Amino acid sequence: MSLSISFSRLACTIACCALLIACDSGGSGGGSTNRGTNPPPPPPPPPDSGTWGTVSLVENQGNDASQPKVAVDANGNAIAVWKQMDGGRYNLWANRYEPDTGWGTPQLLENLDYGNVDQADIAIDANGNAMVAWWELGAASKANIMAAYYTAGVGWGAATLLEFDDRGDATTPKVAFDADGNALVVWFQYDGSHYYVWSNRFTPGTGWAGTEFIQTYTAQSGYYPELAMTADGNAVAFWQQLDPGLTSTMWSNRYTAGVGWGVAEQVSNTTGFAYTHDVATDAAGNAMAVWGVRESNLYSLWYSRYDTVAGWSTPELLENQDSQNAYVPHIEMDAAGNAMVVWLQGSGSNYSLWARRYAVGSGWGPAQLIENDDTGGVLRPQLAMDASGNVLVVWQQYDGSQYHIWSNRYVAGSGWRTAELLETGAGGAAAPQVAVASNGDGVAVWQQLEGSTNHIWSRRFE
Ligand SMILES: [Ca+2]
Ligand SMILES: [Ca+2]
Ligand SMILES: [Ca+2]
Repeated sequence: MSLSISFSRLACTIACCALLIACDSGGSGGGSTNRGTNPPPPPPPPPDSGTWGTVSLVENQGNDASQPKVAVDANGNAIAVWKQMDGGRYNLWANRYEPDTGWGTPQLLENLDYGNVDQADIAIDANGNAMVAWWELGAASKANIMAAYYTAGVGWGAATLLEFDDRGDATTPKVAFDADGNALVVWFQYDGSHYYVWSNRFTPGTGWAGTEFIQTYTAQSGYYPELAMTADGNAVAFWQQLDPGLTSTMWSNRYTAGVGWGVAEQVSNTTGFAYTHDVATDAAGNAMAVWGVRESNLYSLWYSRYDTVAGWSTPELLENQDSQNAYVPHIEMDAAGNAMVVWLQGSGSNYSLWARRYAVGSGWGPAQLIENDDTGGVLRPQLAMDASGNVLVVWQQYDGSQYHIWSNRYVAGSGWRTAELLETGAGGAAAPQVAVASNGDGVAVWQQLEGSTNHIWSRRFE
């Protein structure tokens, strides 16, 4: 992965230089007839020929399966995880996809049966090893954070507890890898009076380092940390923090490779109620955070950019439509620092899907509507970005009688395609997720009703 990113950055640098040279030459020759000496224009970007393959089942077991997550490695192998009802509780299952053979046989990842599993997250490293983290009810009737490690070519290891504090529930883990296969997991956990943000770190060959409190300040409760990590092991966590007066703000802590977590700092500075958020990072460790704020009953979106030298920027509005609410931003960033944000924005009686791109050097482009169907509203958009800055977005959208899964694609240098229906199943579809490899090969997964039972489906993009 690091190799392909390096090549991609090199290619980008070369392309950018070529463009600058061409522009400079064109500019200096603008009032001259001496155009014969100008170098030829740079070649156009290669045509984007990527398409979605056929729809395929990830599992066809007897009981209800839902909440799929998916990750793809550099060779196009994918791993999907989901929760599946069995014996009165949800257990965690996984399946692996190989481009030559398709999906394998589903495998149970844990044998605890105290209660349900929920909210799994998955990441794959550059060598195809995977880490899944989830929460699951334990013997003390509190939700524990657990993880399982997939060794490429070997298989899944045993489910492992990441924390041993049973004063309260620990939920909503997020996991990320660096290029050396080191993983970070972050989550939030109740101690009897507050929720706090915690982390644990996995090193190949060594295992888990132990829990670490990363919220720094204890007067407020922290919730829903998001996590992004660079190939060389620097990471940023970004979460919501609520004080006793119910003022909600956004906070961040950074993990520096070889040093560890720093001191948490407040990122948002607005007076409204901050909520729903995401964060992404480039290869150098510059980050972009996005979040929603409710002020005077209007929901708006804000962003702040973290520069490795200057720190977090003063927050600014991400969108300026003030007649309708904007919700749930998600962001991804490529190694060079270009970013894409997608979000839901009210349009009449329902919600439409918008996107805005941040380009290194020129900043934010215009907000763009990326679907044109107003029959029903959009829900749960997700996006993934490859090493060249191309983006796949998936979402669920109501057609007047049920939800379907849709997709759109942003091609670097070309723009957005047209929204495309990903399935035409008879039953309602929901909870789409998408992942792409550095070369742009991707996999989308979702759950779809057949009778009264949801099954997990997928479609590959290449
Ligand atoms: Ca179980
Ligand atoms: Ca626990
Ligand atoms: Ca619409």
